[in-house]
Amino acid sequence: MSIELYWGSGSTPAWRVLLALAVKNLPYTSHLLSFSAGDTRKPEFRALNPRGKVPTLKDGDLVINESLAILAYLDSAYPDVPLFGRTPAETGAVWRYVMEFESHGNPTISAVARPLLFGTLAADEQKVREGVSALHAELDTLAERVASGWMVGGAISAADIVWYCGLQQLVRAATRPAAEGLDLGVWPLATRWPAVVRWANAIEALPGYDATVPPHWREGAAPSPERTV
Ligand SMILES: N[C@@H](CCC(=O)N[C@@H](CS)C(=O)NCC(=O)O)C(=O)O
Repeated sequence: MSIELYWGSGSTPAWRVLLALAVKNLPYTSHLLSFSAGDTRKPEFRALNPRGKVPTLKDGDLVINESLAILAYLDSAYPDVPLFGRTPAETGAVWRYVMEFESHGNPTISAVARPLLFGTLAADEQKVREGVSALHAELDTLAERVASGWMVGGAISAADIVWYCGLQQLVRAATRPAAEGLDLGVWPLATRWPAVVRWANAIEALPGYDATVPPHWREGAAPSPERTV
């Protein structure tokens, strides 16, 4: 089979797939779409994904949309370096943490990060301030889960990948100049959550990691968690 990935720079769902491909050491053809050029609205891409969202993965004639569906597909098709656990108990734990991110981590991070990233802070500042304690609670929980390394079973899994990409969105927002007066208490992460930084370091040390970093984040990019230690 030959894998093709349609993705966009800065899309955390797309970053999940890029990391999964790196962890599994799978070669693929990259199609980097430009949001600003409207690539996700073009008919040729809509033919693959009618919702016009990245990531989209092709494997031969098979087309898969939705990042979590893509991770599950890759794990089934290419089981080497499993991402959803090695035992039924691990599989349950990985899915639990993945879905906790979708249901709790992501909305909590987004409530604080999106107004900073998308320039709506003036309208949403009160909501951002109200979201800080919930955000700290999510980071506390993450820190507990990575205190001794990977989240599940002593190996990287989809749970680590999903939480890491979400954390990166938060780091990027928290290091924006506009965040300075907000007292988010998030940056530098190592002050309160050193275990999270150690865990992020381990992901960033993976072979192939560098190629997954969103291209437009590289230059003038927000500091990575690794640079705090
Ligand atoms: N639930 C989807 C979310 C995909 C998504 O929202 N992608 C955004 C980028 S983060 C996108 O492609 N937006 C393009 C657009 O709306 O034009 C997944 O996990 O794959």
